[in-house]
Amino acid sequence: MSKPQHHTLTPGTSVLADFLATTKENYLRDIRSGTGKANEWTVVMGNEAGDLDSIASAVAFAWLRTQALSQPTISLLRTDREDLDLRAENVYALGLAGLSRPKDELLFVSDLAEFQPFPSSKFALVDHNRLASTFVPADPPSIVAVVDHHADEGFYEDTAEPRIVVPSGSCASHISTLLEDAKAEFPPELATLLLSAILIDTDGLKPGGKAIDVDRRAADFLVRKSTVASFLQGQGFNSSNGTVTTSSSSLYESEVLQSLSNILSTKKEDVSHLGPRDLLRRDYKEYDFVLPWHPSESTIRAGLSTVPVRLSEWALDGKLETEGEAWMKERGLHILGVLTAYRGATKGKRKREMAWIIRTDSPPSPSDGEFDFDALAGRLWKGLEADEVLEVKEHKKYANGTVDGIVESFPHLRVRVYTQNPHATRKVTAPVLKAIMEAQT
Ligand SMILES: [Mn+2]
Repeated sequence: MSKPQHHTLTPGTSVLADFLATTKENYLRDIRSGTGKANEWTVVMGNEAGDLDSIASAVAFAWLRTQALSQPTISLLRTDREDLDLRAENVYALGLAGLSRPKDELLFVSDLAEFQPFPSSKFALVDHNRLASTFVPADPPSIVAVVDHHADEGFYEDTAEPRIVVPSGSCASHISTLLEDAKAEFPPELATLLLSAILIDTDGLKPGGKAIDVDRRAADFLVRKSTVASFLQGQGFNSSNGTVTTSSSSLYESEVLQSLSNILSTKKEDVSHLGPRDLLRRDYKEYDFVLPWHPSESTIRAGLSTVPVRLSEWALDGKLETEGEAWMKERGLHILGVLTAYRGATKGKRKREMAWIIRTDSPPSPSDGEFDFDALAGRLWKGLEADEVLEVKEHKKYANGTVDGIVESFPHLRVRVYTQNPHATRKVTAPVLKAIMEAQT
């Protein structure tokens, strides 16, 4: 392993970019060779929503496993190549990490669409803890590592090493801890990438926010290894032996981290160029549920879109219903939850709404026509309204949808809109939805 080197941010010369581009090239070559060599690789991926946490965690874990453990590992992004542009903050952070051509340097699911069955069977999961059903290799899949901060679904306890499923503001913090524990050498731009993910996920390490100890420790470890370390030294941080020493509270107060954090969140929140369809799909997760309480034990599909814009700015006059229904048809959904997160006009307080749509014109198999959508809707509304963490309240303006006379306009839709606990993200909502759908009685 080479010594850590000091790099500028000159495009195309980053050690990290070279590592990623080279592994991508080698992996694709091994797939195309048809010699079974692709099966020697571990594919590490984050969750399908494709936020910076998923990307940074997958990239860093690929680095760790390849360099420190000598296991060839490729990071895979679960978005389509062209959809990288839906998240400006990701493109910006990847640029800071020296990736000047991220669409070429990174591997996307759309790059592998032509290879069926899926060309590798060894997986590492970061930022989620259950292999998605869309990955079907020729051999039975084996999950060799899990590092996550979502609710634990309890899989792969015998095969994953490490298997870390522990709450944190950012999964990137767990990966950073692994890098530290392994005493792995890594380029400064990888530290910058992980740090950026932590800043986005924790509101810049804001006290009283989503950051917990593991996030603060990780940020403290990363910042001194990162490309921003030299800026911090210039800001009067104690410096000895060429390293920056900080305390976590001064880290939050540090100008350079605040400005990095502000740039990232501004880019994340600026989605003014996106229409409703892009808003619904840019931060999207999907779930299948078997319904034990329904006589047919049907499987239904639900989607949860997180949208950083309040409904009144993009979803009124039936747009929620029209665009939501179009997306539901495209994805084959029976339920769509649209979870908005935004800052209120006064005092900039964080707020959240949730809009739910149930489509009743496409019964799930195997029930074909016999499906009881009223029972489904009744359970969903009751379950959401009873949840003590979500604290939903009827939306004051469009509790029953964004059009007057919704029943006449959209007779096949059931719609409810709530406001909710501003701190409860999709990480809370998804397990609540699962519990409602999978209730035994
Ligand atoms: Mn995450």
